[in-house]
Amino acid sequence: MAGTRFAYVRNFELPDSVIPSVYLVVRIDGKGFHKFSALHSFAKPNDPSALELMNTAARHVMSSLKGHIALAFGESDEYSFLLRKSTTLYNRRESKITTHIVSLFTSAYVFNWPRFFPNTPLQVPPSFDGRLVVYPNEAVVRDYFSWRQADTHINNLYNTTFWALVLQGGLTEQQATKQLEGTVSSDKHEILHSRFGVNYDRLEAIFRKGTTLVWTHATAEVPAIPGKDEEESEDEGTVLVNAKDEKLRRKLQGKRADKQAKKQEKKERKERTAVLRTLHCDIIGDEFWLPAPSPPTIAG
Ligand code: DGT
Ligand code: MG
Ligand code: MG
Ligand code: MG
Ligand code: MG
Repeated sequence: MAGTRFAYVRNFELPDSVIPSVYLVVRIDGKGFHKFSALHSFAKPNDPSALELMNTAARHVMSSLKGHIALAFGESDEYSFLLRKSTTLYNRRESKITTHIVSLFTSAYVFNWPRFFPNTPLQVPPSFDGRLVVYPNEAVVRDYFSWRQADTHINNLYNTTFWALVLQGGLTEQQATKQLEGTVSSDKHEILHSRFGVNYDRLEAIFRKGTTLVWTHATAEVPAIPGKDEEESEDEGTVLVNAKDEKLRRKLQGKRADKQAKKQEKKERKERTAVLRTLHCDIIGDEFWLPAPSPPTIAG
């Protein structure tokens, strides 16, 4: 129908490609999960099944878009996906990328619901919104993920103390809110410790640190800088014109063949051993972002 008189309407569709060589982050967030969590009796302040379901949905997104997404971070009802700066997914079209990720995530969330809540049928169809933000460099990307993890910590410390006061301390929600007004972090640690015998730092890491998903090698202990372009230089070696020393030439050719074989082997090993890791670690400090002992599969 391309040649019909209606085809001009195509011109109303505006391009929305993101510029090349910048990092893209898609953050999805549950719509009205305050209500949704209450409706499905999520445990307070953290429901392990709900969090694992989020992680499973996010892993589905990572696997479906393998090669495009380097890293993801999730907490509560949200997940952030970092796309490689070299990604050509949907020609980098903002709406296509965002809507596809939201759709993949939502359908996986619903699809996997019965596995995590076998005795709680879904009461309403859950939905998620999504936004895409462009970040110019690695430093800002790190700050972005630090911001989300700091948010995880602040919210979790508050919620843990709040629900301890209500569920164990017998306070009403209003009384607990009042009691926590104007308190700083150390006050909350103190309340948890002295009144409820809870050492906050010993609580499950998934609650305190959120969840980080990252592609690494099977052998890599620490994930290397995700999304950082790893240019595999096409080193063709020195071209010997009129080479007098035939012996040297053969030696260099041998080296070149050797190098190429090694490169091929490295590439194949990389494809074979790419592993999606699920971590609950600190991503604010340097350690997480330092290069791993073996090369990352998450680069570029
Ligand atoms: P929104 O995002 O503007 O549509 O509104 P909400 O209600 O989704 O608010 P949001 O995203 O700021 O906060 C997430 C809500 O989800 C918050 O009320 C707590 C709830 N939630 C998330 N994870 C858990 C959980 O593990 N247990 C419980 N009880 N609630 C949770
Ligand atoms: Mg929201
Ligand atoms: Mg929400
Ligand atoms: Mg949220
Ligand atoms: Mg189509």
